[in-house]
Amino acid sequence: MKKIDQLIHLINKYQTIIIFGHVNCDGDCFSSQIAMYEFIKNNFSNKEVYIVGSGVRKMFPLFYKPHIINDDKFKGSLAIALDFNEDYRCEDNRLFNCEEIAVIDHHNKGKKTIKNASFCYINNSLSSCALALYILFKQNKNINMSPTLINALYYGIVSDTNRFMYLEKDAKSLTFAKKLIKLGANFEKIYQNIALSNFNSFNIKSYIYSHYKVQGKIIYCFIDKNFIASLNYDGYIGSFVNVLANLEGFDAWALFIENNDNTLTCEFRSQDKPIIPVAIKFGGGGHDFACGIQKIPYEKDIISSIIKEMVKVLS
Ligand SMILES: [Mn+2]
Repeated sequence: MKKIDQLIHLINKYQTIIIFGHVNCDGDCFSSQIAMYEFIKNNFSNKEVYIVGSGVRKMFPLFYKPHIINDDKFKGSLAIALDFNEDYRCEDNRLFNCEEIAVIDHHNKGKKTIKNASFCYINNSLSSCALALYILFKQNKNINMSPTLINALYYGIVSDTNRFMYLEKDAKSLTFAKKLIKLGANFEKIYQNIALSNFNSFNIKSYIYSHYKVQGKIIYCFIDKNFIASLNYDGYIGSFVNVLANLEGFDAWALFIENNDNTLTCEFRSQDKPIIPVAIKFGGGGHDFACGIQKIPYEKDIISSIIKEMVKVLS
């Protein structure tokens, strides 16, 4: 039996189906949830379907909001987990109150992969969960794809490939994106929505652009806690480190974020030489070229000591 027919069989067994996403829901995750919702709504009759989790706020005008549902809905329902496969990545733990679980994902299977899933399609060669869904849907010619479903799949692919920067070896994402455009995906509106920024991140960027410092081939910025307090921003400021990326003549870039408890959070990035030894030396970790320190006491000269170490590691 084809994978899609296994999934259809499973959905047929249930009256209530609840669609889950991961913590810090992103464009691919929420798009996949919408695509799955549309798939069930348009191809099955009389199903109660819900999307749970926080979704992505800027996408609501283009699609719709997730649903808010009571705890008693979960018992006896089918859970569909999208864009994650490890239990701790799930945003809404009521997943484990459901009767059966289906998992569709494109991340590597981890140590904490959800056990006993009744249906599992994990393909880590794919750019996005949306593409995994599209590949599944294409296995059955009778599936009805609504305009919203087509747009959601296109959104997920564009968003997780970072607008086609990260592709599979055979560039499947491009092939399937073309098919979606032919089916009517509103690619201009989707691009516009993906590119949409907000005033807080505009202010954070402009702060970094006007407060950066340079030491040799390193560019960095210290972000003052009073500035952060003035923003009313609940996201992670460290994710703005790449505002300083890809500058000609610079080997590495960093952010130092001042916290309210007299500590610093640090983010380090480098171009060609691993910068991870710096993070490790000061009690942090991460990847070779993208790492950081969650918390370090904010003492006098700590930033200059770290920068000195960066110079040493890069030379
Ligand atoms: Mn994804």
